[in-house]
Amino acid sequence: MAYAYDDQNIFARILRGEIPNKTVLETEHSLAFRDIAPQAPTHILVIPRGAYVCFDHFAHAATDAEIVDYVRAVGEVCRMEGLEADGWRLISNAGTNGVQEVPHLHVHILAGRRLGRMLQ
Ligand code: D5M
Repeated sequence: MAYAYDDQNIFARILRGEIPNKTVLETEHSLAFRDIAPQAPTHILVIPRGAYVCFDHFAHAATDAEIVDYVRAVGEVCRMEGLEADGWRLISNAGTNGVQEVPHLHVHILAGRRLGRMLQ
C-alpha cells in the first residue's frame, strides 16, 4: 500500500520549526517532545524526522539508520526520564480504526501513574 503523506500535518510543522514544542530529545533522525494534552504525568511523543505516516510505512520505507536511531531514541527517552523503576507503556495509533489523529508516525510514551488495562 502506498501512503500519501500530508506535509501540513502538525508534526511536520513542528519539525519545520513552524510550531513550538517542548523538546525532550533531538537526534539525527528523530525528535521527542511532550504531548500537548498529557494523559499521564509523563506523556512524550517520539517521531522520526522523515515523512512517514505510520509504523508500517516507516518499517517498509525508512533506512536502517533511521530505524535504529528511532528505536534508540525511544529507549533513551525512557532512560532520561527514569522510567525503568515503575514502568511505562508505548502506544502507536494508526489509521481510522487506530484513531490516529496526526498522520505522522509517533509513539506515545506514557508513565508516572498506573495505567488501565487496554488489551482485552
Ligand atoms: O495522537 C496525537 C497526539 O498528538 C495527541 O495525544 C495530542 C498530540 N498533539 C497534538 N498537537 C500537538 C502539539 N502541537 N504538540 C504536542 N502534542 C500535540 P494520535 O495518536 O494521533 O491520536
